[in-house]
Amino acid sequence: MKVKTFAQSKKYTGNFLMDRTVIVVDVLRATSCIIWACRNGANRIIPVSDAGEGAAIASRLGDCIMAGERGGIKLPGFDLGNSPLEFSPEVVKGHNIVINTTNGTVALKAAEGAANVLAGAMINHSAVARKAAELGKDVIILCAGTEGEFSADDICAAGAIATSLCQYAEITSQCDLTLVARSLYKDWKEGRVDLSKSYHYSRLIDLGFAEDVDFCFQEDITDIVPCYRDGFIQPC
Ligand code: 3SL
Ligand code: MG
Repeated sequence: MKVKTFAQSKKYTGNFLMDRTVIVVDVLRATSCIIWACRNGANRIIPVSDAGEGAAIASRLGDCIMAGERGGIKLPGFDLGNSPLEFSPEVVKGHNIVINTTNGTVALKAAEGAANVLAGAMINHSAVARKAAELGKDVIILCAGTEGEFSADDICAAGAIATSLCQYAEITSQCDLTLVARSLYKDWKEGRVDLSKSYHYSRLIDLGFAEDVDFCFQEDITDIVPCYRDGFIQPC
């Protein structure tokens, strides 16, 4: 199995993803929210490109929670922002969720041409790696990045996923960014790297989301692996 990591979603779309499993990673915070919402019993999660598309889908489906952010802050008129802890069982169980975020849902939609699209983060890195190994295709770890740029938080989570993949599959080749991501993850895990000065991490702290950041950097707290197919995300 070959593994590649992309730092952000803009350049890599279309046919390139065909016949591969793409693991979309937006550790802060969209894929962490999606994983947690699935774990807490959400029905279908629908990533959308903008609030207008979200409103159209919500009126078609009827029962829908609207979730999303811009600049980290809940969109006006929406039910939820992009804090994983908001997606509690009491709030999400049995409900559809329409979600629109600055980078994470863009990356999910960019991955639509792939054979399999999975949502990964720190909180499910072993489970998503195991699922990708079972699927048997070459893997692309597609980091959402932040505003079109490399984001250290995503690269660290990509490193966690790639490290876990090595346990479940024979890796015949890995790109340089995968190697760097694995090394960043190792250094972070062993306390040699402090991500709190990185751009998006520190911005979320400044916005008052320290609890979210702590939550999103817990490792393997769930085995849930969301799968995005035909416009909907549900557990695999
Ligand atoms: O860009 C995104 O998709 C979000 O996860 C960013 S934020 O953490 O809500 O600011
Ligand atoms: Mg992010």
